Amino acid sequence: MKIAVVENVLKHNDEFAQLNRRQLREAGVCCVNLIGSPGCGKTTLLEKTLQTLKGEMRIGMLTGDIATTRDAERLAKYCENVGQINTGGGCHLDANQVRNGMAQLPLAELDLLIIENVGNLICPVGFDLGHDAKVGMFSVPEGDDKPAKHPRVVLESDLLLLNKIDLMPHVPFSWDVFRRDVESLREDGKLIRLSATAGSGVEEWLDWLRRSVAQKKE
Ligand SMILES: Nc1nc2c(ncn2[C@@H]2O[C@H](COP(=O)(O)OP(=O)(O)O)[C@@H](O)[C@H]2O)c(=O)[nH]1
Ligand SMILES: [Mg+2]
Repeated sequence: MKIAVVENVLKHNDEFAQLNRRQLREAGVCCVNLIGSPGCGKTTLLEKTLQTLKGEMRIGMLTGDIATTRDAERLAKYCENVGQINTGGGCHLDANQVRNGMAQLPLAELDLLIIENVGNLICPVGFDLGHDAKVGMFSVPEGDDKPAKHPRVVLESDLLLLNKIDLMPHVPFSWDVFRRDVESLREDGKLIRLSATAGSGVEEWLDWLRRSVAQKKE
């Protein structure tokens, strides 16, 4: 009985995700779903992203949190089209919440929509939001064992990010262990090492975004 309930929830979610996907396709908007633990640096990276890309393309942001509008306030300094989704305790965003968030944005005027999911490496992975790409983000202080402990985010992400590489000299972290565990799960995975605060690797992330937006327009 419990299993049936879960299946129904996901089926319902997938129907909304398909509606979102169709709407985004019609508007020509590339949509990226950014997933990572609380504090891994998602909002910091998005602040940097907006600072560089806002002159090149039209960007919208949806940020998911259990409470507060703090991330939306941070991003609104660099972007007019920002929406905050409060889940009120929910540990992930679902497609219907994103649908409501999208309704607040001028989709036809955007090239790129980035969704900062609720900080969590587990629950958000299972929910299709209608996005074109899922990006899984880790950070150095979380430890080098996280890909092995969270295989689903590794297996299902179109791109993996390792943030806070500036902290490598200061915390125990083996890049070899991290990379080996990622590669043992998938050989084809694309992985970018970066520091959202110091800037290294950020240009590679921006290029990946530029290519994703260009592909959507083809
Ligand atoms: N040292 C270092 N700190 C970072 C980096 N990126 C983010 N932070 C810090 O990590 C903390 C959490 O960042 P935030 O962007 O709010 O994380 P979020 O919860 O994933 O959105 C803040 O204090 C950031 O300044 C980085 O590349 N290096
Ligand atoms: Mg954040």
